[in-house]
Amino acid sequence: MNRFLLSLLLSLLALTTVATENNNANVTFEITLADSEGKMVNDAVFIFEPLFEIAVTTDSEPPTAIMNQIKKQFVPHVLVAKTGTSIRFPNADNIFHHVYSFSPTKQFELKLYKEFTAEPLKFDKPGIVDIGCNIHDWMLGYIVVTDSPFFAKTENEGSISLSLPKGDYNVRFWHPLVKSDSLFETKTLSVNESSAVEWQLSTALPADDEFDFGFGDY
Ligand SMILES: [Cu+2]
Repeated sequence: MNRFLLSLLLSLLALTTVATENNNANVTFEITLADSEGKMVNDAVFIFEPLFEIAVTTDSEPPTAIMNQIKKQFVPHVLVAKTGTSIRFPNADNIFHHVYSFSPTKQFELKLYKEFTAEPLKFDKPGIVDIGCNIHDWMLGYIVVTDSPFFAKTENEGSISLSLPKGDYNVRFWHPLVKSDSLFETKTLSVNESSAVEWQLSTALPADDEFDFGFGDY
């Protein structure tokens, strides 16, 4: 029986081997994440850091990513990007947003009108960047910057699917509502065949609508 524990936060419910055969070197690793009450958890970030040498792909820049502002919310709420990614901050609203970060990983400030497109910002240090809006206090967004090319964020009912070379990994976990002593919860894991796992947090997360406020226009 395989055991997987991310400190006390995650415990493995079941590990099922999927019978799909893969002809290329990579295997498929699927994760479904629930909280302690069985509610599916979206916006959880999993980073798989290989503990082996990986073939270096071309040094071309990662594609530009987008952190939009729609109806006075950051969209997506959580964005994961490889170190070196340029991120654009458009503004889909007809109002003014004043986006900032005080995080040491990347500090910036952008005054954004719908008509004005700021130059993309390059995120060249790994870490977590908390972003906010000076005008709308409830607007919270997170950018997770990682050196590893193997990462995903749970969406669509708490699920993700990664294509991974076989081998051992440090698996790092992060979620905006799961408090932790360290930046990431980390555990070592061997990936040897295509697998689907169900992992569960040891805590219950608040419902989405607890941080999805319907404020008036201002
Ligand atoms: Cu705003």
